[in-house]
Amino acid sequence: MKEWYKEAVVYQIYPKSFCDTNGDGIGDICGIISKLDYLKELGVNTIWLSPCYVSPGDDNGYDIADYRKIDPVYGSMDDFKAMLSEMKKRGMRLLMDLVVNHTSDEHKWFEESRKSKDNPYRNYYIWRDPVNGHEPNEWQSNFGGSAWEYDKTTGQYYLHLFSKKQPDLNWENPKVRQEIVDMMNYWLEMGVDGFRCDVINLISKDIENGISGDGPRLHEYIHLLNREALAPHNAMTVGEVWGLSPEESLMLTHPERQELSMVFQFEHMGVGRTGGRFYLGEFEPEKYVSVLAKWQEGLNGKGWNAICVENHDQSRCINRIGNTDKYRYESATMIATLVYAMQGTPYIFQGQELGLINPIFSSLEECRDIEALNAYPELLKEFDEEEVMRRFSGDSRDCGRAPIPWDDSENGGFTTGTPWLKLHDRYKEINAKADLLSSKSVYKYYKSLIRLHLENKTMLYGDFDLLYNKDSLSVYQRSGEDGIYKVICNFCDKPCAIDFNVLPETVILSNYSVEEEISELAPYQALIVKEV
Ligand code: ISL
Ligand code: CA
Repeated sequence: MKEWYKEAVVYQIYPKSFCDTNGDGIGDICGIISKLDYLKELGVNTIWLSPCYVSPGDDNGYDIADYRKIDPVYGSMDDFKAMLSEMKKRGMRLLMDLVVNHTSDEHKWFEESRKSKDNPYRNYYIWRDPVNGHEPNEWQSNFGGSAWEYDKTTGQYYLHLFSKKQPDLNWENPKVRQEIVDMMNYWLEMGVDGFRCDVINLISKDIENGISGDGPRLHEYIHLLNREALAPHNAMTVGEVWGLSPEESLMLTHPERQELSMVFQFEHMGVGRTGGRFYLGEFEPEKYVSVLAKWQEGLNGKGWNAICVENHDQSRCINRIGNTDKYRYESATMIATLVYAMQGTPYIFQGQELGLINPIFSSLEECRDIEALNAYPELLKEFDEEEVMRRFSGDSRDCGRAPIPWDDSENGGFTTGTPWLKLHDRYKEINAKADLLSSKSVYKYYKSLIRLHLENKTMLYGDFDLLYNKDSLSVYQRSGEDGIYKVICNFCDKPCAIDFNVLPETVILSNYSVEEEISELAPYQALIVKEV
């Protein structure tokens, strides 16, 4: 069935790092407004805005203290409304970040909840008695340490699957569910078009039976949000879920179930990790492509994929998958071709369209992310300082969060003040202005790719078939209403032979100019070829 979300091309803005207009070193809403023409020109039609609600910022806004207010550091509600109307003027839609597994401990619900056991808000959160003077169970927080924090006022522990400043909401409480529904309607009625739903599969738990996520009432809760808020507004949703199979993801997204529009899967982003975060090994292109292919095949005709390369929790793809020196343009555009010529709704993380690279962190003082800060003492038990910083420079969440360099001026023109987090080290050379002036512009390539995606029915809706995937070469086919296309990618910095010839007149898009018949791909070459 046709749905608007299937023809969305989404651009993720991480507001803190996008564009600062008042010199406090932090991106803001006026900064976003100032770049809407840049985004319109790129061709994206939907913006996902990471949290900009009132927050003490323990997890950069994923710890919300007031769901209905804009944090003054980003601007006022008037600024927000102006941004929304400027987006609408340009035919763009807006997705807000919905962070409802937890709030900030500075949310008024939690401030009330912790006061006493009989406070009306007590049951908004998850409180348990100590067991033999200890935590109720062994659960660990995603950011390290116990997931339980003792609160001496009432002598109980509260649950926090993330930082201790992010207490988990108790979805078993119908009042909590109603508050969330009302809050979603508040934004939808203001004109927001949908939500990216943070760790949405964690909202249902069964603590007594050791279940910390994907709990027994998950589908019931999400269906409720759909019925009471999303469906009446024809809103789009993308769920952030970790570790699901395509079959499980269909349970959340099959249209008949009326839950979510689509989910992000992160399986391909884990390819090459030898352990959890900070344990990167050799990247394996064959595995990467086969994971993506599994999701293409698993959802085709039944569900709908969100296709993405990076986000604010990941490092830059060209550092991991591509080549940041000699073939930065080629590898950035090859990865884009591989992923965005597949079936699904594309999500582009800010800066990806410029082929941005990771910063190099040389001391802990340069790092900001709570996950890295918490992991630091643990990693030091295993590695020396230099090795820990090398791991942070390759795999910390700060990598993708580095501010965007807009030009080659001081701090890349991101701010006139001191940026809250350092920019990548080569911003004098790699920035938006330089990219747009270059004959090898990543932005312009993305623009062509997005246009092709939106204008070609095969690209939008066609079937996917993996034809070849070995070592560094992958070939897949899209077939549909507008013909048959082959997408051919070389993941390697050396030429790679193919056992068929490509005629220049059949090439729809490539990151190299193709002037004569070829039987070999150049380093990191990508081709979209029309079958004749
Ligand atoms: O990146 C991770 C840690 O290595 C993931 O576990 C990440 O925390 C997980 O994907 C959940 O992410 C989302 O919720 C978090 C927030 O910190 C992330 O920024 C957000 O994307 C808690 O709200
Ligand atoms: Ca600012």
